[in-house]
Amino acid sequence: MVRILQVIFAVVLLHGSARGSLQIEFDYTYDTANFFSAEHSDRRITLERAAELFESRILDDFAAINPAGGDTWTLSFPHPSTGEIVFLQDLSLPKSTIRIFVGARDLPGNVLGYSEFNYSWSAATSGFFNMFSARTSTTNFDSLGGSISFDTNTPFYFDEDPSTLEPFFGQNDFYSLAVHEIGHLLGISASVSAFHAATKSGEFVGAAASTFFGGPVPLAPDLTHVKQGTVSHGQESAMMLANQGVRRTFSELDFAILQDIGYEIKLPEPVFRLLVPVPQPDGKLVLSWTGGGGPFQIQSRASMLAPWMNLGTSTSDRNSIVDATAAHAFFRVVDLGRHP
Ligand SMILES: [Ca+2]
Ligand SMILES: [Ca+2]
Ligand SMILES: [Ca+2]
Ligand SMILES: [Zn+2]
Repeated sequence: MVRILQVIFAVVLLHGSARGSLQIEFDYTYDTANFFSAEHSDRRITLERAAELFESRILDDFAAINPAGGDTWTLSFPHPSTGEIVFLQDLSLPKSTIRIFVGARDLPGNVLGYSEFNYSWSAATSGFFNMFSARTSTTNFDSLGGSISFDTNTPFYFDEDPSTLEPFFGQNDFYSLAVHEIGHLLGISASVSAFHAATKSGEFVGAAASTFFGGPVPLAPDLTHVKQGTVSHGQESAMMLANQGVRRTFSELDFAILQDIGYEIKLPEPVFRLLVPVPQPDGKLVLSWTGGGGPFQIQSRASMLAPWMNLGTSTSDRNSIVDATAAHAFFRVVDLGRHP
């Protein structure tokens, strides 16, 4: 046990660009097949890009994990390069840190990636007991990490800049796969009680996801993936099973699922859309729009240079009738909620 801990502390790799408080750290200690070795920096960078997506949207502050005396825990996971179970006792984690051990092996069949974790703990102090109980309850899951194995004989496309999409015919998108596997480690899995507690009759019924989707979210039969073909507000879920040859980033529905299992999720920046009013015979103006998640706030201004002012209160409708006056020469709608 002591020997393993020494190895861990020697090879921890931090990455630099902190966005929120969350830090997803990748640990290459178990990359014994050298999938992420120095000459493959594009692979590590693509993995970091996937982590940054979550770091930029998850606002939770997790307490540091400092085992001592009778406050003890064990993280176990399949060795990412061999599949043999690794037990790490009393790993220390800094505040707001999730540690993911990565590597690659020949995964069976058409499996592209595999993630897993198991936590066991026992507490001597009430502080440690309360902290671990809160992090793994039926209403909240704050990941501590685990391992991800990637398949060694799948042709992957490594995109160091996922903000641009290039064609990658005949390859699988490593960024999409990394996002998917990190999504599992963050708790989108039937084995996580907060996720399982929000699953009923094969559907995910968490409030944020159901509101955004417009009803319960259908799951695949394994109750760990979103059902194949699930699209919400024009975005495919990244948490569907098959991911062949396409880019699927974490969708707003996927973020809503994380919110439902207890993460604090930063909403996307507001979207402003100019509206073209349709005059009515009675002198009123009809405003209407499509898309977005809502709620919506209509704003107006008297001239190009005037400040935008709220017009009435926010609405979940996608249309509104307003008076035609000089104070309302220009109209726009702001999506205040979740929107793709
Ligand atoms: Ca394989
Ligand atoms: Ca790109
Ligand atoms: Ca939380
Ligand atoms: Zn999966």
